Amino acid sequence: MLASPFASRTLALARGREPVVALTGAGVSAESGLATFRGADGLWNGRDPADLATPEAFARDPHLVWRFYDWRRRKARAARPNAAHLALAALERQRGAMRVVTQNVDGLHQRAGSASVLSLHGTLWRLRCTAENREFDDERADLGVLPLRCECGGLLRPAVVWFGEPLDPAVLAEAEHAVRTAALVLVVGTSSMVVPAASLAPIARRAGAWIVEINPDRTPLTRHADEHVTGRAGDLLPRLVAAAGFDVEVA
Ligand code: BJW
Repeated sequence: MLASPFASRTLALARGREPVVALTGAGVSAESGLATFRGADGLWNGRDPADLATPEAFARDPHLVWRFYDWRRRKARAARPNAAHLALAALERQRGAMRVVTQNVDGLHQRAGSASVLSLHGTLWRLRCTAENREFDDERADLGVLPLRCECGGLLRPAVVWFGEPLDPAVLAEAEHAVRTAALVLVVGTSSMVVPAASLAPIARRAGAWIVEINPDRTPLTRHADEHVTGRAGDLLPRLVAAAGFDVEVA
């Protein structure tokens, strides 16, 4: 068996009974074949995906933004939860006292079996009518003619949070409560550049949590974390779960 790359304090907290929070970003789904936002692979048709995730982009060209989200839905539907999603779900099932707070909209944590997911940026699988402000689930594989329209004639949009839009205050308050009361916070696969999500680890740290960042690269959080473990989530999270003494489900 490979030696654990994690500090003994991390393993003791993972083994213990005090609350754990996993704060996740696009990197956790990278090994499922879903592109991250930033970096060399973070391009869609020559565009920066983050430039398409704005209300201004939608107002300018709803057809273009809908093609981006239709593509994302197709990719997410075809993807499978990877070893990182499964390891977090296995940890939650066996240890309890755990929450996943994700910026991802792909639904892969839920499909892996995590029951305690807080989705900060919404989900690909819900739509909102821009005229009536009404939301409903929509898991169709084929959306048909884009941009989508509501029965009322208004434009439909994905129920995700774009730049400049507020997060659901109830979801954000629950996430802040989770990190304030956590003993261990695992920050996995996020560039920690987008607020308010990126403020959650500093909030946790000020409240006394032990912060562990899992990422192949350094981020603005790295120098503030108690431990930075360099590598891929799909390699490292199963090793963390096993080294803490729990069973790991294999992808
Ligand atoms: C791996 C890996 C492997 C790879 N294993 N790791 C100046 C101007 C305008 C706005 C602002 C401004 N300054 C600040 C703002 C606020 C803005 C913001 O933060 N901007 C920054 C860019 C500066 N934030 C907002 O606008 C937020 N709202 C807000 O603040 O509201 C205030 C308000 C209050 C009241 C009224 C009105 C407003 C909203 C932010 C919403 C972000 N939305 C998106 C799209 C969601 C829908 C969708 O998915 O399409 O969320 S943008 C995009 O970024 C997406 C992501 O969730 C988010 C974060 O990205 P993430 O997950 O970190 O991905 P990457 O690609 O950045 O990083 C991946 C990481 O994985 C990398 O580090 C890799 O190394 C790593 N990795 N392989 C482990 N195998």
